Amino acid sequence: MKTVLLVNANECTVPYPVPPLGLALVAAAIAGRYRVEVCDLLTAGEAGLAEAIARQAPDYVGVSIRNVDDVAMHAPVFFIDRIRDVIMPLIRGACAAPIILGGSGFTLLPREILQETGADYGVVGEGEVAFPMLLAALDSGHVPVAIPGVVTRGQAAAPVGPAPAASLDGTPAVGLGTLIAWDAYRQRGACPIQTKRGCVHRCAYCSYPRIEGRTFRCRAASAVADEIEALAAQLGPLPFEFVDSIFNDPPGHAEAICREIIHRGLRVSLRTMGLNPANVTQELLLLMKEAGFQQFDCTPDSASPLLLRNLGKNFSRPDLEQAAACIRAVGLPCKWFFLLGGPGETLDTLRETFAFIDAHVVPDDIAHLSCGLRIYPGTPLHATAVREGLLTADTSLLRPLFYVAPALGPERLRATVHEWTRSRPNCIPAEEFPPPPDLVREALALRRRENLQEPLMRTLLRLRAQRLAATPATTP
Ligand code: B12
Ligand code: SF4
Repeated sequence: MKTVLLVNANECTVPYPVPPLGLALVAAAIAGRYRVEVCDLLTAGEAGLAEAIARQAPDYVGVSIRNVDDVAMHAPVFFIDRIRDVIMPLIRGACAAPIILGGSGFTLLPREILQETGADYGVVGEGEVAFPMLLAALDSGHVPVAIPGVVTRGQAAAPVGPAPAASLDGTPAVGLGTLIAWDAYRQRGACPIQTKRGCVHRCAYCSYPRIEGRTFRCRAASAVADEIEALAAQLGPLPFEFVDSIFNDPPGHAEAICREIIHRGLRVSLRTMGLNPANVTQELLLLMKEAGFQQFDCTPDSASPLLLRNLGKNFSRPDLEQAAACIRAVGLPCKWFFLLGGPGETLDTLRETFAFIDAHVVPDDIAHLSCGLRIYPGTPLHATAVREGLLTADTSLLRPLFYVAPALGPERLRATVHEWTRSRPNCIPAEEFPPPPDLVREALALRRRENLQEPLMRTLLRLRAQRLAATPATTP
């Protein structure tokens, strides 16, 4: 049996380390046909990778590239340099196996990343079906030219078609429980759970539908609960985090998941990103609370009616206010995410967003404010940026470029946000994230001293408010 070494190249620990769920699913898809070994660079490091190659002499090496950069306009970190300069030479120097890339970051810029890193092949999109097809073609000595989802280095055209969709039946992610060393993920992380793939919406900047598809493909609530139950038994106390692009769409699916968890009496701690304001109801939030949610993220991006339209959001300002009222009524801690600087943003539209936060966001909840929108190829935002002359159609987007409405510009946007957040302790600019280590230390000490059970973000917010109160502030 041939050996496939799968490498998790994601060493990023901000906001916390994330376990390589995609890699686990790919591993499950080829298990039985190949001997599968995993090297997690986050825990094994370069020495561990060298040792794994020497010990296993792999026939193929698959590298999962989750992040290209950290989407931070103020000081972007670009992860591909390390893969090109350190990881690829290490693998090439130690074995002659073909190197195959995959992962969500890779999927966004496949030909550019293959070119930059010098890897041999790549799988664009989901890997459960296309990766085994590619391996089978290589096993039989064929040049894999016409496999949907597969690209070869130097190939000018896109793949012949999208990677075939995986069946979402069963619980293949259970393998994640034994695949990696969990200690590195335990302290601050959360175990990822996917309940569906895809998103039907068309937000102007968003790359998610490109990675997961433009339709919703939902897993059965019972399969999701089976997976949580099995992983909880393996891993012990650890929060579970839903990693769907959007958690509460299509309507009824998130509710069904919560009901199944409640019905089984699973005593687990849950959180999710991607709660879309369009489908927030008190019923959903109460079910989430009962199921074990400790907190969640809500992602309106803006509260200006003009920006909501220009960003292609699927809800209006009144919908957003309605969602905020439900969140306030149910009282689950919520982290709000806003993306400032989109098409048409001006000081007036920024004021509308800040006024929404002042009026509708509970002061104990964080509003996380990012300036500038990372431009991804093929998005409506990309077309806008070209039309407005910020870049040309053939400008490479591998190194991150950010859109900020030209009428405002990046410097004015950042200065305004900095100024306006000084009088609002719960509004945190992205550049203040992660919080300064001394603030975290103080918060942890306070929590121990007073035996606080609230989410850490609430303790941090109180301390930040005290610090800001000691400095003068201005309001818009
Ligand atoms: C959920 C999520 C989060 C959660 C993660 C929670 C958790 N506990 O895991 C949170 C909010 C913490 C988060 C944080 C960040 N995220 Co995020 N996140 C996502 C999201 C929505 C889903 C990721 C996921 O788990 N998918 C489910 C798994 C099953 O899918 P998958 O990994 O893609 O794997 C499949 C394929 O890619 C492929 N595959 C994967 N590996 C391999 C390997 C081989 C060899 C092959 C052949 C195939 C293959 O097959 C798999 C199965 O089909 C994606 C967007 C998206 N919809 O994909 C962004 C995304 C991955 N995140 C992104 C970013 C940038 C970040 C942050 C850097 C943001 C920040 N500054 O904080 C951090 C980094 C965190 C870290 N430590 O790495 C970007 C990466 C793109 C880029 N510009 O680099 C994405 C794509 C979103 C975007 N902006 O477009 N994120
Ligand atoms: S921002 Fe959310 S709702 Fe909009 S397309 Fe992306 S995943 Fe879908």
